[in-house]
Amino acid sequence: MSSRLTPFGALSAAVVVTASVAAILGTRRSDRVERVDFGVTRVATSPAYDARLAPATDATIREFIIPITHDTIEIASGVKYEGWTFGGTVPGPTIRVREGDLVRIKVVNKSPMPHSIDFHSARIPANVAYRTFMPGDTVSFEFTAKDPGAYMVHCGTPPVTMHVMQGMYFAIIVDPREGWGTKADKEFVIVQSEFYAREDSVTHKHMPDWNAAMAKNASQVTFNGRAFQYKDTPLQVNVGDRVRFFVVNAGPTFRSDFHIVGAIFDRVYPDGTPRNALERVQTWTVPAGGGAVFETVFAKDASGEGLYPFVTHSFADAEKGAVGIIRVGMPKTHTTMSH
Ligand SMILES: [Cu+2]
Repeated sequence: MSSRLTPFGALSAAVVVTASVAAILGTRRSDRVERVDFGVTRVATSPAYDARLAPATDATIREFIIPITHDTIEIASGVKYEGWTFGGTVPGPTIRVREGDLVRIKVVNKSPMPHSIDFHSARIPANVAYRTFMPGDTVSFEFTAKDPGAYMVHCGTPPVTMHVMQGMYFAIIVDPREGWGTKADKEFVIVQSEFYAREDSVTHKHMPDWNAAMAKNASQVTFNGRAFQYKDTPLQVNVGDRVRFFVVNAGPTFRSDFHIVGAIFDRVYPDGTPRNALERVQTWTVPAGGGAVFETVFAKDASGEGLYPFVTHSFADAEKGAVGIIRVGMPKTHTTMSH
C-alpha cells in the first residue's frame, strides 16, 4: 500500500511554508501557505486511481501549480489512450481546501495546443481567469473559496466536449468552515466521466471519436478515469465506518445516478453543501458538471461485512465501466455478487 499515494499523501510532499516565511511573501503572519505542484505530486493510478482522501491541512493560503500535458492514459484495462491532462493523470489530483481559504492557481500549458481552466468553485470573471492560453504560456489567478461543496474543474476551451472527453478535469472540494457535521472514518473522491474512443485500424491506438460523442455513444463510462477499476481493486473500509464520498460528474454529457447496492445514504448534500442536506436517499443524480457529497455507515448489523457495488444506476452506463466495489471488512466470498 505504501506505493499508493493518496492525493493527500501527495500533498504532504509539497512545500508547506510556515508563518515566518509567509511574512516574507507579504502575507499576514497568521497565514500558512501550502504550495502544491501537480507536476511533482502525481496521484497513484496503479493498480487503481487512488480515491482515498484525507483532511485538508490547516493552511489558509493554497497555491497550486498545474501543468497541462498530453499523456498516455489507460481508460480500461489494456486500453491506452492519448489523453489531455491536468497534472498527467485523468482525473487530475483532487484539490481540497476549506471555506474561506485563498486559492492561488497557476496553470502552465506544457502541451502543443491551446487550453484553459474553469473552476466551478470560484466566483470570478471568466473572461480573465478562464481564458484560453497558448502552448508555453501561463495563466494565474486567485479566488477565495466562499462556497463549500464538491466541484468540477475542467478545460473550457472550445469545443469543450472534446477537451473534457480527452480527460481535462479534476475535483475541488471546499470543506465547510464548520465542518461536515459528522466524523467520517474514510473519505473518497469519485469522478465520473465518459470516453468516446475508437481504435485506429492501422496504428491500433485509441483516438477520440467526435461523431460518437455527438451521438452520446460512449465507449467507456468510468469512475476516476478507468472502466471497472474498482471492481478489480475495491475501495476498502472497515465494519462500522462512516464513509463520505465526494462525487463529481465531469461528463462531458452523461448524468451520474449514484447508488450503492446494499446501502442507503443517510445523508446526501447536493452540490456538496450541508445546507442542501437530504436524508435517507437510495439514489441521487449528479448532473454533468455537478457534484454531491454522499454519506453512509457500514454498520455491523446493517450494510456490515460484505461487498457493495457502487454504480451509476443508469445501467447502460454501468455496463460500460461505471461500477466499482466497496469491500467492508474482509468478507470470505464473492459468490453473492450480482453486479
Ligand atoms: Cu483543453
